[in-house]
Amino acid sequence: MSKTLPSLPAQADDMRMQMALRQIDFGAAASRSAPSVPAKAPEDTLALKRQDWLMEVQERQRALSPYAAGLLTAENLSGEDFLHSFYAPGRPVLIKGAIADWPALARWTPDYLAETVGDAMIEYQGGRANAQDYELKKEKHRKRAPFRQFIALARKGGNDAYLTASNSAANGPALRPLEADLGPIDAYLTRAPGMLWIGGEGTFTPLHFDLTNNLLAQVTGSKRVILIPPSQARRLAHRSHVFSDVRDVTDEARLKLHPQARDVLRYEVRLAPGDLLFIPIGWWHQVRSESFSTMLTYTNFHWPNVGHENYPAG
Ligand SMILES: O=C(O)CCC(=O)C(=O)O
Repeated sequence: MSKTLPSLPAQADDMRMQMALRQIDFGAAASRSAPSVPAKAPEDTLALKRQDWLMEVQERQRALSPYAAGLLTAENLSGEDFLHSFYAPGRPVLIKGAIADWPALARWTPDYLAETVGDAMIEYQGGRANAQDYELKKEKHRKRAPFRQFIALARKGGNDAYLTASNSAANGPALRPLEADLGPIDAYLTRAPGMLWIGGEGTFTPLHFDLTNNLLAQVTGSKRVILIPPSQARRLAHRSHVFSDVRDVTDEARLKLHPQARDVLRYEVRLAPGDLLFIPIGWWHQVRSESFSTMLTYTNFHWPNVGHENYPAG
């Protein structure tokens, strides 16, 4: 079941309603937790079933109103409206054209990026084409290359090479010349730097959720994002850390293995240059690039963002 995007008035007067997850080590957390999964007491299992039941009932109730159940699109959304209508309730929103005036939007072609950063060595995620678990086993997929060579790989398209947020700690100095092309997002964020994602057409980030609230800022190209509310978790074979064994809810072969995910409630968003997408903590998402793409992700909101600190990783 896929939902459409009603739009939110520019000034939503009728709706008055910190930085982390830079480098959460999914691989280490998963392998630490692998050896023993303690058996659940029957009362725990019943409590979990009751929690799932409540989430489903609440989701059916939200479906009574397209406003409550739809994924909203906004323009010129003030910090206050963002906080009251989206950040605090944990509700996603697509904010159209919010960074359309950044110089990067006109400049960041593959040629410009290669000329500006040159042959500085960078880290990226490689060897992904024949692997399924590149996000879970990030360490195994860390590769290094001169940036110009990485851009040549990305231009070819496909899922093999992707510069992701998990490479950003290693790439700070090399990518610094690009920072002058970015602007601030003062309404929602402090001035801490974002994490850059660069890849070709066809990069794919499998279904997972983040342990922080997350703001995606699309600069070059477009991405298809599928968002699934936390209420659907029991359909998503959540076994390894923050990942779903379903991986891709649009892949028939995966759905055959996980038929319970077939009718999951989901929203589809096309992220275009200049757009921001707010993904609240716990919302499942998978992302596919439709073209050569550059994007930044931010977690440095003006408001607390520390859910990762006590996540029961297992
Ligand atoms: O753009 C992508 O490929 C993935 C982004 C993402 O999943 C995230 O920032 O959590």
